[in-house]
Amino acid sequence: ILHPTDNGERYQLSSPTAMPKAGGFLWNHKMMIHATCRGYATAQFMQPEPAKYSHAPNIEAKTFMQPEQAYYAHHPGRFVYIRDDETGQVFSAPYEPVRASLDSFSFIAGKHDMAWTAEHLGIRVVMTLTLPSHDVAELWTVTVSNLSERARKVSVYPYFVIGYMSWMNQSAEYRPDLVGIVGSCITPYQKAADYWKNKYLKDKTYFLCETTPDSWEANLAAFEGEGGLHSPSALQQAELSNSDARYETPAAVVQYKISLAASHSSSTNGTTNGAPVNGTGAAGGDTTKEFRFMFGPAYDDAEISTMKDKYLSKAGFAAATEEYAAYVAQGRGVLQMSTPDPALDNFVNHWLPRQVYYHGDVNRLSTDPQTRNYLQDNMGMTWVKPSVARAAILHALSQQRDNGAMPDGIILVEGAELKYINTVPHTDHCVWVPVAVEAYVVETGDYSVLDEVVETDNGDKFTAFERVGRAMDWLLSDEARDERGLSYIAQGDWCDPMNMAGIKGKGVSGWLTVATGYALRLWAEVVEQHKQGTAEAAELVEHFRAGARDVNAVANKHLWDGEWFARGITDDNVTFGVKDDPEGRIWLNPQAWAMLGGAAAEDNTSTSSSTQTTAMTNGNGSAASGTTGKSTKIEKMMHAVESQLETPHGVAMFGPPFTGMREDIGRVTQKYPGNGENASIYNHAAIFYIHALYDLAASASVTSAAAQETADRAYRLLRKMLPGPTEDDYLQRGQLPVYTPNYYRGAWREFPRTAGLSSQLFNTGTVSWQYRCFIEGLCGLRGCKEGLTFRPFLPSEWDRVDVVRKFRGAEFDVSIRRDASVGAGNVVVRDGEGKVLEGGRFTGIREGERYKVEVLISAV
Ligand code: CEZ
Repeated sequence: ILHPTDNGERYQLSSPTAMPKAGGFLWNHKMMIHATCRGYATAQFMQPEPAKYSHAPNIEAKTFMQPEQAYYAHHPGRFVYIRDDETGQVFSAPYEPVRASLDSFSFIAGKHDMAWTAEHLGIRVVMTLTLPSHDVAELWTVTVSNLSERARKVSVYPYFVIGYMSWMNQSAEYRPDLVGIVGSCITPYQKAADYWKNKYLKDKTYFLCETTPDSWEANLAAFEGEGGLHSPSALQQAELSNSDARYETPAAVVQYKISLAASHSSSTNGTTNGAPVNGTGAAGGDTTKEFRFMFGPAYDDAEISTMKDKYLSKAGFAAATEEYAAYVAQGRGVLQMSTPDPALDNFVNHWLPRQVYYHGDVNRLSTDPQTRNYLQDNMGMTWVKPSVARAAILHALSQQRDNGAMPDGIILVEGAELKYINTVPHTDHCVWVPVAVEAYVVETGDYSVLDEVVETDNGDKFTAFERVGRAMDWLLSDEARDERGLSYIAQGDWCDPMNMAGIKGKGVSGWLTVATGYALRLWAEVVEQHKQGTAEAAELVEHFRAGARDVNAVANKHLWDGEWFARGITDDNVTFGVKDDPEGRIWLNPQAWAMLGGAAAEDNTSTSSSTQTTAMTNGNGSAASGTTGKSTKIEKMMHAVESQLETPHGVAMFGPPFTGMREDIGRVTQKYPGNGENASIYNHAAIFYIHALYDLAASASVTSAAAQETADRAYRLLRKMLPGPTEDDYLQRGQLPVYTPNYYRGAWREFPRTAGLSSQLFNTGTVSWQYRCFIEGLCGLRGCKEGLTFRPFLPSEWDRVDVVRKFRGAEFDVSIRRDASVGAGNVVVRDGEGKVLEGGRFTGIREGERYKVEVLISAV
């Protein structure tokens, strides 16, 4: 039912019912459309706040995109009804709203297009969608073909949802001058001041036809009649009634009455891959008719005409398609891998960087993204369009507060304000600054970003370097930490709905405490590299490392529960996420970040400062220094995670799920068990842990056997983040392997029927880390100031991987092989001439060059 096509460029699903919510998405810098296999669609565009032009039939709440979105007959969608004019039989493509049982169906998600094919009554309908690269509009091609061996007369009725536009003013009519239906409205408001804000909104929705239709319906009720969308009354008449909508719910429906010549053979004509099918029938005449439509928002008629002239023709569509394909191709990323797992390769080579690019390109269609989302989404751009990552880092820093704290959201356009979740105080935003900066400088070598002078609105000027330091000092300050040295949680940390642990101003976050350790560790590493050898560097590095030692010691003193780290301590001094908790007993984030930050490396007996820092380099395998032997705490934590949180669909964010409100923790406990942050396989949390495992495997503190075991653990979880490759798994997840969702349902023990189900929500901080885990973790191709390092971590069952890695303008052909001659844990790196590279690092990289590198690792 599901397979890749076009060399992995597209994915094809051949059932409309097996995975009813499965779909894909397209975007450009101004808009996004998410469409399902059955024809429902949710489109948004920026003006500059997100807005819609295809609406639900009643007033919709404005929220972030919802997981597991429910669909219903009147949900916005794009459909084509077909009527056999000789028998009166009707079906609709792609499947909704009629839901006739089709003879053949396919939905194809492409990187820059989507296509649906439905065959029934001897007629094939192919609908394809692409977008312009710089305008807001949907470009639709619909082809209708006769598959039968006799001539046919059919009516073709595209039905595009305009929906309930406004309670103040809405209408729609057919416009012969524009050849299409135009809906008009006034965006509702009540405050006079909003008039000025709304004045130039695009309050028109147009549906334009390249070919003049025979009849139309602009009024939803007139179309539906008593039959409803499953069997619209209007389809029982020879022609549509040419209605209009006068403060009635608009719709865009048109009719084409066409004759199709008999096909030569009912089985061989055309293709089902979404490409237009053109053909001439046995007795001459066309077996196929092709139509083009445009659907989108506009300010006025003039704009509609301009859009029509620009795009609505065969040549216009062809040019736009090519341009849009090139636009999406800019998100190709830096890694092409060939492993023993082709389904995984397909995802990593084609789809993962695309999703990273989407995040960095449109910032989740928000004008005030949460600071942590903005920084992580743009961290991902480091591997896709590094100039965007650089600009975003500086932009975020330009909104730093006087005291060094980072705000809850980053304003992206003038006049935007912090809204929704960004009005709830969270305490973790500073952590993400060095996380993004470190990833960026290590990949690009561009430490000059740190010398940029960044001015805030209140006029103070600091270099980016100083600003990151100030953010770190804020994390260490009394404002951020209590008398014990633990980090306050206020009304949330990374976990938005953990909103009541610190509502009285006292509760602390266990995760944020250990995450502070990681932020300081990373920043110390960057400082050391940037200011190499200077006295200033030594002093600063020691300052931040001392801070890390301090928070790690505090975490060990107050949060270590014997087998793992606690999630936090409430306002009333109750430690939670501990072994005595029947629900929410063990949380993933504190474990992952305690590993990353070093808190976990302290041994059991020690609660004072540790000397962990040398063991934390994510180095090149030949690092000689560092402690040896395993950390008991890490082993215990990994064991606890494995036994309590691992499921067939990945690792849960915590367990067991909450079944009722804990007023001293907050709204996370009220979510449905296994959904969202309440103990789902929340992929963002899972990827932190996977990243921590790769980081641990690369650290000098573990033995080679432990490193391999850790890498196997990382890979096992990383692979589960992708649906498939078995059909059962696809069906259970209900999602195509073309993106990573923000969660899969958890509560595997409690609710096995729904466990694993995808949220279908492709907005997630997961992807930048996930891409990074493939590049730097699995393939082990990580930058350093001077060049590229090689420390792959293949799963035990693999003995080879070939990689093409783009790096600093050059291209590396890397062949990674297990080799019996290589000692356990060693890595031998040879250049194109077979010369062994000193320290396993490739330096002196020249832009535009192509290098060959051979990496030999030990056999298992
Ligand atoms: O939003 C995400 C946030 O965008 O939740 C993450 C957080 O780190 C991200 O910054 C973890 O809480 O308010 C809610 O309950 C929602 O569940 C959001 O927290 C959540 C949604 O997944 C957004 O799509």
